[in-house]
Amino acid sequence: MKKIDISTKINNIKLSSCIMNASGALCRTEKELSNLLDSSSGALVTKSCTTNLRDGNKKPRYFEWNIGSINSMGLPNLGIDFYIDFLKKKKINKPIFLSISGFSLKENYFLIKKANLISNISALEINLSCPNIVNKREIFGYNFFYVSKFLKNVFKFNKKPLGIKLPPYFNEIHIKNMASIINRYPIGFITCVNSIPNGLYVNSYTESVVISPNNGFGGIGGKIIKPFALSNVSKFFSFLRKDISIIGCGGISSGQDVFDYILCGASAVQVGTQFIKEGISIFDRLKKELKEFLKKKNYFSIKHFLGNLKKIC
Ligand code: RRO
Repeated sequence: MKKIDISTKINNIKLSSCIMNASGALCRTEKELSNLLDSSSGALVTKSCTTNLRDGNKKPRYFEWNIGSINSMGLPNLGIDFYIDFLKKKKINKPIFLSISGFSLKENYFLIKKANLISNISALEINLSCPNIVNKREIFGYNFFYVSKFLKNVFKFNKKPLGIKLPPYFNEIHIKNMASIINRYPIGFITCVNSIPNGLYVNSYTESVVISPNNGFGGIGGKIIKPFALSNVSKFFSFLRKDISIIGCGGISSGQDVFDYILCGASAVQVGTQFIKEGISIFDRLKKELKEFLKKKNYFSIKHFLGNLKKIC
């Protein structure tokens, strides 16, 4: 029987499977990172890191219901040195994406310079879309001036494959403009999308919000956001240079979801909410389901349908 190949490439980095974790989902502590190394995920993405350790926002700060999740974690992480030390001491068996989320341009440059010195890091995913820093900072991905300035400077010193994680956009012109900024630089990939910011989930019985920070408002993830994430992937795919890979993220819980993302132009996908719900065995399940779906459709490689979404004329 012909082998079904779900390997992929992100900016010339080879992944044995196109399915990985989303930053933030069970990738913060030593135990969680070790589990990911031991799993069948195609790559490991770390929790976004800052210069110093952060405890994050007050709990409860994560809640999920049948079709979605809401979070206001507040960037809890163990600080960049923890992630670097972890990666230095471990035997690395898959590509490592270090997620970085500095509070300023200056802090992002500092963290990127540090990460450039570490050979075990395959690529940097710069998080320009954290929605949950209460009263402190804007979502950088919505400030086109910030993104232009960041990209203009970062490639003066950065030597690693570098991508940016973007917030969801809801106007085509925003995606067009962001793509034209990105197209000017030697960026390796984009990840879209981060959670949809400023959502609110209400418990009708207790007549209350469900998370504590920011009066209950937070980033929405899970199944409910998939159509918005797919539209961002599809539109970026049509506007970006073809050598820039897209990693799709948002609402993946089945092999068929992975298929839909690739059809819209993603070269790989990240799983967040469903990974938190289901645990590390999700990577085996999604791989199996994707392969079964491809077999039914008579596809033997993701290359054969990547970006081939049909229009109705
Ligand atoms: O830690 C968080 O609150 C958080 C981050 Br950094 C992010 O990028 N996206 C998100 O939904 N939560």
